[in-house]
Amino acid sequence: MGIVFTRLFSSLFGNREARILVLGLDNAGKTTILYRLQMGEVVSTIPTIGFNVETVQYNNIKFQVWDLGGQTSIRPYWRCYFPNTQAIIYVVDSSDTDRLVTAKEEFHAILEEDELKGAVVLVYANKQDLPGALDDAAITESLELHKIKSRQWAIFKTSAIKGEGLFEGLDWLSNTLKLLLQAQ
Ligand SMILES: Nc1nc2c(ncn2[C@@H]2O[C@H](COP(=O)(O)OP(=O)(O)OP(=O)(O)O)[C@@H](O)[C@H]2O)c(=O)[nH]1
Ligand SMILES: [Mg+2]
Repeated sequence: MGIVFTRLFSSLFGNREARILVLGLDNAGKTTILYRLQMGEVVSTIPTIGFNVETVQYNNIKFQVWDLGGQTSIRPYWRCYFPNTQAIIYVVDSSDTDRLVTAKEEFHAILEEDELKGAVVLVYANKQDLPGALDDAAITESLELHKIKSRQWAIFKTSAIKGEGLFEGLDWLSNTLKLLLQAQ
């Protein structure tokens, strides 16, 4: 009775929870994005060793957002966080054209992971405010997003510093997850 009632209550009042991983190369802007979403502010960051986790309530979904350090030496630890993840936010520094190939390789390695098979993917083409930043079409091409099969994905141009594009992406994510969570 408890579980049924809780589910009914949740669906009536729209309280849903989702676990999100924020991944991407070091310096992409992941931590800046996490705190922009959570507090609406630009915080000063240092490279993340380990993780930050915060709850972001948006569109009747309680997002538990895990921001993992992206340095080469700590990327192997990402997989410790994979189980029970509903969505990945993959952050790219759109002005760091030298490392787009690495960003693509890490991205497709993530998509290969069994534990992330069911996760939807939101890509943030971040740092759009910087000169020389590639737009969403160019990042789509560089990351070979069109190769993604049997999973929902979307890309948004963002500037974490200016606060642009982040909530548009979260809108897509919350609508996509609502449908998925309903189906479960
Ligand atoms: N111009 C500009 N700078 C940004 C943007 N987002 C983040 N930054 C800057 O990029 C640098 C790195 O940001 P972080 O958020 O620490 O990067 P990270 O992805 O968490 O890096 P790791 O923790 O090492 O994986 C900081 O100096 C941020 O202020 C953006 O949209 N535009
Ligand atoms: Mg960080």
